[in-house]
Amino acid sequence: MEESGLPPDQHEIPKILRWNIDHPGIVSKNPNIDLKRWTLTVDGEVENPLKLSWTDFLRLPSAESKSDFHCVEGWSVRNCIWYGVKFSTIASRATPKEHARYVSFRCADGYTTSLNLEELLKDKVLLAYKLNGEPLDGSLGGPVRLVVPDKYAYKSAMWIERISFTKEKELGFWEKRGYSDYADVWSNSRFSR
Ligand SMILES: Nc1nc2c(c(=O)[nH]1)N[C@H]1C(S)=C(S)[C@@H](COP(=O)(O)O)O[C@H]1N2
Ligand SMILES: [Mo]
Repeated sequence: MEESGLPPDQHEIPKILRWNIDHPGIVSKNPNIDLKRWTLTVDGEVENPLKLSWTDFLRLPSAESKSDFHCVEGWSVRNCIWYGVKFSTIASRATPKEHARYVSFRCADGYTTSLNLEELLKDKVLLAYKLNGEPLDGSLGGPVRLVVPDKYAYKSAMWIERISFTKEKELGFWEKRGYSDYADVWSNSRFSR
């Protein structure tokens, strides 16, 4: 850890940059999801696939999770207060099969990323729908985005629509294009080698 308390080669900024507003959305646009039409599908290697509407999703047990947010481009925002449903809550409802080891996220803009199931079961990993007390705007990934502290933000998929448990790892959008699949901020794991 640097003296600042931030991971290596990161600098602090006050607020998370908003996609396509103060953060250039390189490959996609905010899909402006209509909550009445939004559904979250949980499928793949699970005993109990789920299809949740927005009202179903809001009925799930919720939690607050405070963490720092790190973009691979070098900026970090401290003490973000996220609110939403823990990934572990979704996993326990869906009940992963024994050989499910990875999870792929698919988003309304076509973006994908994936993580190890074990990493996602950590207490601070959230499917967030509020940030600092405000509903999550589309420019910040709303209605629902993944938050994985300790990983660069390209793992924090915005506009999530589908969560698929898999046996084999499926590399995500940036991970296929040279970014690290590990994406661990503390070991400065930015690029694949
Ligand atoms: N659906 C979706 N999620 C995404 C992306 C994307 O293009 N589409 N970009 C990722 C990248 S590269 C970054 S840096 C962060 C940006 O989050 P922010 O706009 O809230 O800063 O979202 C990640 N999640
Ligand atoms: Mo990014």
